[in-house]
Amino acid sequence: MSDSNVSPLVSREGWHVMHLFYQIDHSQWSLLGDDEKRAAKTRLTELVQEIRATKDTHLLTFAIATPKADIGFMLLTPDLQVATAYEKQLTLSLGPEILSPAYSYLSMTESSEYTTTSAQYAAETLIGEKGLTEGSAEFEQAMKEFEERMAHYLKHRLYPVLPDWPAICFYPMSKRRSGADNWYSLSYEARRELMSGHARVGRTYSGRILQLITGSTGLDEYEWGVTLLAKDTIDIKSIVYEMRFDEVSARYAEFGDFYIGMQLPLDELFRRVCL
Ligand code: 76R
Repeated sequence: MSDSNVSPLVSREGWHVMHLFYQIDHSQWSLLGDDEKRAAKTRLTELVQEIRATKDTHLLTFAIATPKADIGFMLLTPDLQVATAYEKQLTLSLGPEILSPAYSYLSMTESSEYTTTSAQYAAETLIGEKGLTEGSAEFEQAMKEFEERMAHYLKHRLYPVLPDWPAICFYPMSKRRSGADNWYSLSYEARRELMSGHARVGRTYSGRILQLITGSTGLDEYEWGVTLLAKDTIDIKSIVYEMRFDEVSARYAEFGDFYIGMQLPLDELFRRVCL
């Protein structure tokens, strides 16, 4: 990124995330000659390479199922100035008026306030459920494993590296704030208890669903962006269905539109969207 006079807008925690969905204007595209088309695709390809070569920056490219949109990008990068510059360049990369934004979403990676702490794990799981004695060899071993697992997990939430699993699902969601169903008027303890039920359901999808929850309160219309990666679309359908029965979703969740994409390398993506 070249405008180095601008001060970076890097957060003290986490990365900025943009979900960018575009429709292709085939009438504009058809006006281009073969050389112009080739040059346009080369421009986008080089831009994608430049973005991916940027430090701590990731870009997923995918085709969107159904005419809701054609092409999707998910951009993760620390500096919002850089994210915005790349977003503008992506929009223009194939030439003016070829890509028109169909939907976009701004959020940030975040750690969760409900993540189990070491003290909770020790008291509730090891002592409370498993009946271990504090300080015993077994207890110490279990704590060490927990702390290693959590360190890895927390790093992934804030600084994720997403796998190239083929199916990607995105939707924004909020927690309800109406009448008796106001998530934000519940006590922390009540929310934590509810979230532990949510996480229990979620963990049964380990290895099949990779979820990335990014926070967007004050940044975009909903409160979170939900990104799910899967190898099989049925796992997306199943987890979202099963979550609907969990109280956190059944009672408190409100959803925006759902987008389903397929991660593809750029040359395949161009073919898929008939460019
Ligand atoms: O600390 C952790 O991250 C693990 C526990 C956990 C939290 C705190 C967790 C686990 N989630 C958490 C937070 Mn989740 N999640 C969703 C959706 O469609 C729906 O009904 C809801 C959309 C899915 C499918 C999902 C999947 N989760 C959150 C939050 C923030 C809440 C807040 O702060 O109030 C939201 C909005 C949210 C929504 N969740 C998991 C999953 C899965 C698969 C897991 C298990 C992850 C794993 O252990 O690998």
